[in-house]
Order: sequence, then C-alpha cells, then structure tokens
Amino acid sequence: MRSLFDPTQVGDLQLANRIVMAPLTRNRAPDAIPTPLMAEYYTQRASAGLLITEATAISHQGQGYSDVPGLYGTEQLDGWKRVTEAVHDAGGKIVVQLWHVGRVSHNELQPDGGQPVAPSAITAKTKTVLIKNGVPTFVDTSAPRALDAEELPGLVHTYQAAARNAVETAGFDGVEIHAANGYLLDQFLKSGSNQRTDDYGGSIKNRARLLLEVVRTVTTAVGGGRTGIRLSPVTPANDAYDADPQPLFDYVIQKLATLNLAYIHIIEGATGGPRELPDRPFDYSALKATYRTAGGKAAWMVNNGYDKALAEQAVADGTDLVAFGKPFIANPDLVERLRRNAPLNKPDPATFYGGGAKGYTDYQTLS
Ligand code: 8OZ
Repeated sequence: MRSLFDPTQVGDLQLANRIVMAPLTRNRAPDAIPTPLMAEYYTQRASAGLLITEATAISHQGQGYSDVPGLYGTEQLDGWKRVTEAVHDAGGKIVVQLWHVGRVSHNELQPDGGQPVAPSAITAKTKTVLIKNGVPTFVDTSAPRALDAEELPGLVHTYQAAARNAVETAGFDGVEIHAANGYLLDQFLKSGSNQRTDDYGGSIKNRARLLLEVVRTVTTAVGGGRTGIRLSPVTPANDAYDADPQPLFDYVIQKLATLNLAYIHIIEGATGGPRELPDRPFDYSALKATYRTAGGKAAWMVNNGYDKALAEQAVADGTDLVAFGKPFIANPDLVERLRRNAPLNKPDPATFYGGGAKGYTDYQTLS
C-alpha cells in the first residue's frame, strides 16, 4: 500500500518521502535578506521529502509584511544560497515560494511609500504585520491602486526573473507559484477583488489570464518539472472571495493540466482553520478528477489541518503529497515522529512572526 514514507518522484525532483513542509511566514529576514538562523531552521527540517520556503517577495512592490524575505537583490539571493547549500548538505530538497502580495500591503512597506497594487482599487478587509522596534503589530492594509494593463507584462517578467534567479543563482530545486490566500494572483482570479473590465477581468477566462501567463513564463524559465503552484479555492484568508469557485477552479485546473507541472498544491478550506466551510462548499475530489481527465500528471499535494491518520488516508486514496504547516514549526523531526507515532511538540503562536531563535530553531527533536 502507498504510504507517507515512500520515496517519490515529483517532476524533476526525487523526494525521500511524501511529507512536505508547507510554506510558513516567520518574519525573521530584516531587509528581506535570509540569515544564517534561517539556514539552520530549514536544515533542521531537511528530512521532509520537500521543504517549501516561507512566501518570498519577487519584488519590493510584492512585499506586504515586515521582515519577510525577497528574491530581488544580490544580497537576498546570496542569503538564500547559504540556505539551499545547507539544506542540500543535509540531504534535503527545497523550493522557494514566489510571492506578490498585491493589495495585502501597507504604504510603509512599498517603494517610496507608494500605494500597494491590485487588480482593482478595492481595499482588502485584512491586516498586515509591521514590526516596530522588534515588536510585531497588526495594522489595516492600505488602499491599493488598480494595476494598469500596460504594467502586467512587466509583472509577469518579474515572476520569470525571480524564478530564474531562484534556481540558477540561489540554488533552489524549484519554485512554487503562490496563487493562494488572497494575494495578487488570487486577487485576479476571484470576483470579490477583481472588477476589471479589460482582458484581465470579468469572465473566468479573463480572471485566470494573469495566473496562466505567470505559470507559462515560469515554466519557460525553470522547466515545468521544477514548478509547483499553490491554490486555495475557498479560503477567506485576506478577504479572498469568489461568487462561484467550482467552475473557476475547474477552468484553472484544466489549463494547468496542459503545462507539465511538478505539483499542484491545494489548501482545503480556510487556511490554518476549518477544513469545511458551510457557506463555501467545494468538491476537491471533483477538482482532482477534472485535472486527471484533462491529462494532468503533476503530483497532487494537499494541505490544511492534516494529522497522520488523515494524511495516511489521503495517500491511500491517491493523494501524492501532504504538506504540514504548524506541526513543522514545532517539530523539526516531524517525519521521524510521524513514523514512530511519537508525541508532537506544540507550536507557540507568540513566536510565529518575528523574533529570533526562540520558538524558531529551539524546538526539541526526539532524543
Ligand atoms: C501568515 C502571515 C503572513 C503571511 C500566506 C504568506 O497566508 C502567507 C502569510 C501567512 O500565504
């Protein structure tokens, strides 16, 4: 029988098991530069089949929180290079999550204090994190301006450059396109945030256009076998809302099926919260079936609230990979603990965002 602990081939990557460390924002990269402490943190978790980094801004404009890492300058790429080398030395595989926050940002975090950008000039009803004197504080996101159609080719190119730099310069095994959780690509997809009247708004086809352009350009840069994508069909995170998500994601998944990706990563339900949302029903098995029927061969990765039993069941039922988030914060040796049915350390939410080694690299492994 298929098990969580099987080695598996995912696109170009040979993984030691089906257990993935989900992307987790930790706000420990001042000036967007990855630190030696971050190298230690990821290396501690290198027994995961695959590590997905915390969301990493492709440009200064794509940044929406204090002290999150970037991919847009030499120092940042050098910092990541030290992370990927340490992870590879420990036998791990690591991809970087390519992030543009769109409207989930604050003027203080934007180039020259400017407005965040979005498909439409609609403020997200959500918060972002500013760290002042080392203290994280949640503040309302700023009012965005609508992106001009002429700006979109440059934006797509920025994704491509970030992907290429990530693999060629920073040494990542691949990239994950962050198209979930109410950030830029999800804002374009969903009717609640996209009220454009040009080729990038209105119909499902138009709302999916930017996402598909980004996926195509990234696969051209680094190869589909090194490209994954994360989607969250119904999460309410960051004020994400679509009036009719099933046909929207059916369309997206059919298009993705033709692009030979390494993996499709689906957040089921509310990110970090309930897996079922009574007011936002969604059929994930239908989505997967649509993908396979359309010829999609990528590994199917699921996430959100999985424990060992649920994960083993999913894998037995044909899921290829399971991403664990909070359990990996508190358990660097999560793979070994799951294998042995050992108890898990509990994560401390007070140290999730910002700070240093405490609540980051000091969680104990099994002796
Ligand atoms: C938590 C805090 C800040 C950002 C996401 C990148 O939800 C995030 C994020 C999560 O995808």
